[in-house]
Parts: sequence; structure tokens; C-alpha cells
Amino acid sequence: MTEIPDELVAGLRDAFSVVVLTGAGVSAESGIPTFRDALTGLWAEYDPMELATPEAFAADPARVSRWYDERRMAVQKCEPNAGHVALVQLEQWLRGRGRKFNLVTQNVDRLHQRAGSVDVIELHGSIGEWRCTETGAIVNLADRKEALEEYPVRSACGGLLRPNVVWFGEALPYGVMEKAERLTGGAEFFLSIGTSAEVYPAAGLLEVARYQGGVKTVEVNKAGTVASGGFKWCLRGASGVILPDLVGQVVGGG
Ligand code: BJW
Repeated sequence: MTEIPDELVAGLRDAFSVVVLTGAGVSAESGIPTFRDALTGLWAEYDPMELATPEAFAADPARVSRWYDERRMAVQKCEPNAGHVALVQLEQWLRGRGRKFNLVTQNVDRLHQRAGSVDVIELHGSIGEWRCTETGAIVNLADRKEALEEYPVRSACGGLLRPNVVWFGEALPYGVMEKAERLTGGAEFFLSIGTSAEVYPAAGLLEVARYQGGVKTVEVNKAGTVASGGFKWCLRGASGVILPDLVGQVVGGG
């Protein structure tokens, strides 16, 4: 059982508004490699930080497309884990009592939605959607089991298809960050789960919470991060273990 301060459990139980930010760590126990640990298996021959750029796609669209298509298919085979499920439970418990719960994710795997989370704010897009670089038209490949026929793949107009995710140097989808900032600024609790807090603007949400004052901040991570010093509470361990414990104590207490 995770050691969780009573004050944190009690505060979360009484909170009128909770915002959760998740990163790759929350999906690690579903079998999806994180970015900064991704040196094994499917990812071994790729440097994620190098490939997640428009420059990499322009230089070698076949290589980048193949990497994303392999990841797209790998995600299909993964299932939400106990951490995803606990967040759904917290959401339903809070909303059932007329409180606010908002989930902001940097993940592109849609495992939160598959677990049952609703109104998820996706900062970095979704790997199951691809879009035409010429027209912006979205092609839904989330349920496609087979690999694409060729790399790179072209849409009917002749434009290249690329994953509908946000690469370094690209703007986030219109309005998502503003919404996340507004919700965080008005929240009573801000939980940052399974993220290295190294990638902006998402990492800036902690600063929004702190600047606002009065927002209680919690980090759940199996290791310390560059942001750990800024949180009121840090819970160390796997989110698939800590979140069920935390949510169980909140929900179980009344
Ligand atoms: C566990 C665990 C378990 C493991 N349980 N925990 C301000 C300052 C400095 C730089 C910038 C800045 N503002 C912008 C920048 C530049 C850049 C940036 O942040 N660079 C930094 C690297 C320095 N940001 C951008 O370029 C962003 N765009 C932008 O700002 O645009 C401005 C603009 C405006 C107008 C016009 C044009 C431009 C875009 C960022 C896009 C990030 N994209 C990626 C790829 C998505 C697609 C894909 O999937 O391939 O998003 S990069 C990658 O990093 C991915 C992730 O969402 C993101 C964050 O990573 P995350 O989730 O934190 O994962 P990891 O691997 O880093 O960490 C995992 C953590 O989990 C670790 O801490 C583990 O310990 C932990 N963990 N198992 C709990 N079981």
C-alpha cells in the first residue's frame, strides 16, 4: 500500500475542482514505452526526440511514417491499465458529487478514452488519426489493423499523410492549451502524473497552478523530475499502483 499523506487524501476528497495532467509514464504499464526510456524493442533503432520533428519528416518521410505506423499498431494491442481506470473512477466520483474533474493528456494513445475518461483534452494529438499535409483532411486509422500499404502514404489529392500529432516546433491544436491553463488556474488540485515535465508548454501548467496560489499540487512519478521541487506532494512509484491506492482512499472514505 502506498504511503499517502492524510491531508492529501482529505483535500482531494473535498476538492471542488481537480485537474490532472498525464504523460507517457501513465501508459508505461500498458506496455507503451515512454519517450525518455524508449531504447528497447520497437524503439531501439529510433531516437524519439529526433524523429518527432517536422524536419525529420521532411528529410525522410518514409522512415518517420513507418515509425508512427508501427507505434499506431502497437497501441491498438495495448489495454488501459489500473492507473487509467483509477482516474475514471475519480472522475465519476467527483462529477457524481457535482465537482469538476478535467483530464489533460500529452499522450497520443487514447488509452484514457478507452478506459472511460470523457472530455479528455489532448495537447499533442492522436496517433490513430493521420492528416493530409496539403488539405488538412483527417483520416481515421485508429481501427485499421494492417500496416499502411507504403511509406510515405499519399492521400487522394497527392499530399503526404502524416500522423495528427504535435511535433517539436509545432503549435498545439487551437485552443487546447488555453483551455488547460484556464482550468488549471481555477482548480483546487493539480496532479501531474507520469510526465518528465521537460516538454513545454504542457510543463508550464505547474507554473500556472503555482502562480494562481491556493492550488494544491501533486506529482505521481516513479522517479524525481526537474519539476519535483515545485510540488506540494510527490508520490514515488508506478502510477498503476499509486493511483488505485490514492483513489481507493479518496472514494472509500465517503
Ligand atoms: C512513470 C512510470 C510509471 C515511467 N508510473 N511514472 C519553453 C522552454 C523551453 C523549450 C520550449 C518552451 N516552449 C516550447 C519549447 C520547445 C519545445 C520543448 O518543450 N522543448 C523541450 C524539450 C526543451 N516545445 C515544443 O516545440 C512544443 N511546441 C511549441 O511550443 O510550439 C510553439 C509554437 C507556437 C506557434 C507556432 C509554432 C510553434 C511542441 C511539443 C510537442 C511534443 N511532442 C511529443 C511527440 C508527440 C508525438 C509522438 O508521440 O511521437 O510529445 S515529444 C514527447 O514529449 C511527446 C510527449 O507527449 C512529450 C512529453 O513527454 P512525457 O509524456 O513527459 O514522457 P517522458 O518520456 O519524457 O517522461 C515519462 C515520465 O514517466 C518519466 O518522468 C518517468 O520517470 C515516468 N514514468 N514509468 C509513473 N509506471
